Amino acid sequence: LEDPVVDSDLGALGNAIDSAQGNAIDEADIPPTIAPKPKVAHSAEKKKKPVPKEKQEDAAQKVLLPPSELEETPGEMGKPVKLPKDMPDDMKKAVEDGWTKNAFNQYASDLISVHRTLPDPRDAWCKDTARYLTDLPKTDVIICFHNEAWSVLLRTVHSVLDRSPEHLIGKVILVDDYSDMPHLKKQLEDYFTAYPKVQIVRGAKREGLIRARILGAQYAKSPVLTYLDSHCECTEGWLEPLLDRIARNSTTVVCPVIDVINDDTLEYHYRDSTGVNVGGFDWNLQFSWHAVPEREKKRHNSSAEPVYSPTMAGGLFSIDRDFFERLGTYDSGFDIWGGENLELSFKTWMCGGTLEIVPCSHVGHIFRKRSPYKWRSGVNVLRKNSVRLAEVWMDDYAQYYYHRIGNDKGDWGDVSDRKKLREDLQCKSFRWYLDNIYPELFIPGDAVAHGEIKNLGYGGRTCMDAPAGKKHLKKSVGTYPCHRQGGNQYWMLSKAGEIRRDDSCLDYAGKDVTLYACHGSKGNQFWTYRENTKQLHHGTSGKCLAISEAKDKLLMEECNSSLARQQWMLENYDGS
Ligand code: UD2
Ligand code: MN
Repeated sequence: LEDPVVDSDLGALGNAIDSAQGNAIDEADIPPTIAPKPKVAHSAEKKKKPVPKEKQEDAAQKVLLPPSELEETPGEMGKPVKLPKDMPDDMKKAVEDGWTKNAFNQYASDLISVHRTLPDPRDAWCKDTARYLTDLPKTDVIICFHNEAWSVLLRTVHSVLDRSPEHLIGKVILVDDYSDMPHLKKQLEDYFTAYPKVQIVRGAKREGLIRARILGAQYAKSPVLTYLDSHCECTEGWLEPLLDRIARNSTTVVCPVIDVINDDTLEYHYRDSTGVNVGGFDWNLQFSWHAVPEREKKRHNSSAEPVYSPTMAGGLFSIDRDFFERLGTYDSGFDIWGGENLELSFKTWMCGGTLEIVPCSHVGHIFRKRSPYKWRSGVNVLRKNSVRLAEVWMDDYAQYYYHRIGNDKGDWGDVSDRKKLREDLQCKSFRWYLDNIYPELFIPGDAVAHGEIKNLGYGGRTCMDAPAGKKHLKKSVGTYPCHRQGGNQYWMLSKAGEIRRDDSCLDYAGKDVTLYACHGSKGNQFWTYRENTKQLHHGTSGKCLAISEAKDKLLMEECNSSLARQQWMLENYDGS
């Protein structure tokens, strides 16, 4: 999952990060040579009773910086940990190992107290306790993990225990999804015996996060369930605003604002409630972040009030236990990772509930750039989960997802139980959901054309081809032999004259043809398909789209209807 930077909002988070880095510890503040100290086995101390907590925490850390050489305790108040540029070889190796195992800087995390302090990210509006009911329901907090780093997992649990009113936490249920890292075995039980609220549940085999969450729910007794990833940090006052919403209406499912914990420095980044994002998705069934739509802003007096969200990111939310059960918890046919967040979001809305993001509740999460653990070999897990989701919940709209994956649905198993669940609950249609809950989503069926865009020149087998999405914006759009598998060759021509995929639009400003965030004001993103000559004519330049003789790139040239290289076939074209 990407961190919540949205196209329309790049500036906001960008600025927040820039200014936060301005406050970062200066290189010069860090002693130039910090010698790594090999793991100290506290064997003598271990025999003594009771063991001081801080020492127990240290026991799992492999490499320690001598605290005396640091100006202050690293990472306090959410500050970044900056490692020295010239690291001795063994320290460098320890840092690299940490990255390899976790896809974040474990070494930096190990230097930070598992009880570190954080800034209070709440708006003033949130701190008026009269806003929350006094009689809130208890919650069990369920944290599933597969091979999580020791310091990160402990910090997650301690942030829950340290920053939640004691009487509102039933249990903290740690579900070990068959980890093989040695520190997650007996050492974990030993550590948490000092914390009676913490219960450790172990799966008998690798289940994936979805079935691990179902397993955790089976041990829960409190009226509310709260799920967290195993690399989170809860901030002051995170819990009450969530429970308050459920206390008022048990069909409200709530998510905190997910703040970014930097994967390298572990710095805690946050924004005020004007920077809150809501969740959406695209037709590849990938989750995406968006600014709060205007229609939603109009419903509120303060940006700190809970906002409706079409979808949730997935990892961090609270739900009434009975309502979750009524919704059939999760589809246990979902494996390892992915899709379950949309499943729960769709059915929450379609089956009588409400999904909200609560700006007064902030929880940090380490967003990783890759998945550090093993998935299943030989199965496309994410596609299988997504097809199950589409089959059960998306009605005719499932075809748009299938088109994106070249209609190659693979084996998605049996979903008859899940269809029956939907029927028994008498849930609303997906059409209703799109019209009422996510009207911003562009629907391929509303486009003039959707599918491949094929050039007729030089043999007529070349398609417009480019990855889209935030990371790929401003890069030039290429060509590739047509493959009929959707993916990077799937485009839509909108009624407004955009050639787009999701929120990325084909844009020509005089140099290369690139993808750019759709702006909806025609100009450089305005294209017309001339049905009779098959040309794609560009608005502001008056030029036509063509391909090079080597078929390796797009060109913009003076329109000439006799040139085959300027002729295009648009799939599913309906110009009427
Ligand atoms: C996001 C969600 C995540 C989940 C996922 C889609 C947030 C912040 N994170 O991905 O919770 O909804 O989208 O499925 O919203 N885990 C297991 N067993 C596994 C794999 C993972 O227990 O086989 C644990 C893992 O240790 C972690 C949690 O599940 O605590 C989520 O995994 P992730 O952090 O890799 O997912 P993320 O944040 O990229
Ligand atoms: Mn995560």
